[in-house]
Amino acid sequence: MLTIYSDTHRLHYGQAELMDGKMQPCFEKPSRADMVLDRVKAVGLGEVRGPDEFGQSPLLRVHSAAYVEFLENAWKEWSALGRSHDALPLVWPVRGLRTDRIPADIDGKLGYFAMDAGVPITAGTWEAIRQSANVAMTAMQEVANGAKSAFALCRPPGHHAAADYMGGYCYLNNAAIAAQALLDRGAKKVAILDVDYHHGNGTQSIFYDRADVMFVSIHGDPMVEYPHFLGFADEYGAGPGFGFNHNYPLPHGAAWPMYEQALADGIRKIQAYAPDAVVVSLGVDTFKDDPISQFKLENSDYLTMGKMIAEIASPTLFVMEGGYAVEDIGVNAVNVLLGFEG
Ligand code: Q9C
Ligand code: ZN
Repeated sequence: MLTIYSDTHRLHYGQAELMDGKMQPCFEKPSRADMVLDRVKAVGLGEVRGPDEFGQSPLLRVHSAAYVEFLENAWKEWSALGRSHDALPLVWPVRGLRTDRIPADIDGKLGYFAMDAGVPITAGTWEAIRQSANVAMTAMQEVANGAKSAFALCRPPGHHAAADYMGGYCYLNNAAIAAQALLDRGAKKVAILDVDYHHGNGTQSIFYDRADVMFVSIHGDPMVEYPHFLGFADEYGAGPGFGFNHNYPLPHGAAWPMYEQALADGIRKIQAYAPDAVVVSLGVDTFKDDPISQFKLENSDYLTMGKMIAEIASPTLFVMEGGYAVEDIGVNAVNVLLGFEG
């Protein structure tokens, strides 16, 4: 399987995130991608190639122009105030507040375009997120051109990013951008299978009212887990998209037997949909030792996961999302790919 990877991810390295009431080192750090790349090479998964440049047009197919412009200029506007530490939001337009105007100052914009404080913007963030999307697009192109599969080793991840907000370590929604690009290249139906531990709220919201993208997600129950405000089982889609969204919230402590049932059911839904291509939002924060998650998957479960995904028998693009047990992230992510290849 071809892997697409860019070193540019290193330009995004947030200093700290607010967690359990204190500023802590960011869990979403460059060594995550290094571990995955090392494992890709160690097992000889296949060729590793850099991304092509796709410009802003594929981003604007899923994100608003105002949001993309905000991402591009946020660091400039922040640093112009003499600030040298990471830009972080700290006020949000919740119930009853005005969202019909975009604030003019950077502190207001950060809150307007964010769902949480897990999204530091640094001097290199724009370049890193742009390239992460290019990585997804390049791997997408491979699948569009007839490859059975490809692996986009994206960093930063993307599935919490919606049309016009960032959150949960995510800025541009790489998987959504790639799925839309597959449609734009002739696919009639694309299924997105999100196996990251956290609900892919951004991806769900982007395609919620559409029938040409089915979204299936297995994740920690939002009643007790981030992102808290989306990802419940009764979210089936809206309007023409009704019936094309399927969430499988699972309780803390869920191990493979429970996970496998949800995955098998989700895969049946995707098979019945008969997509022209599948995009897998590949998070491996479902691992038992993940420092911020509560599922109990073992290294070998990821091989089985890949094997089950292969049974969909559709061209498949794997897009890297979360996973914070840095010692195991490479083994687990690549096990899915090896299991898929059989
Ligand atoms: N107590 C991804 O995996 N913070 N993002 C959770 C838990 C945010 C995860 C706090 C986690 C975001 C791509
Ligand atoms: Zn996650």
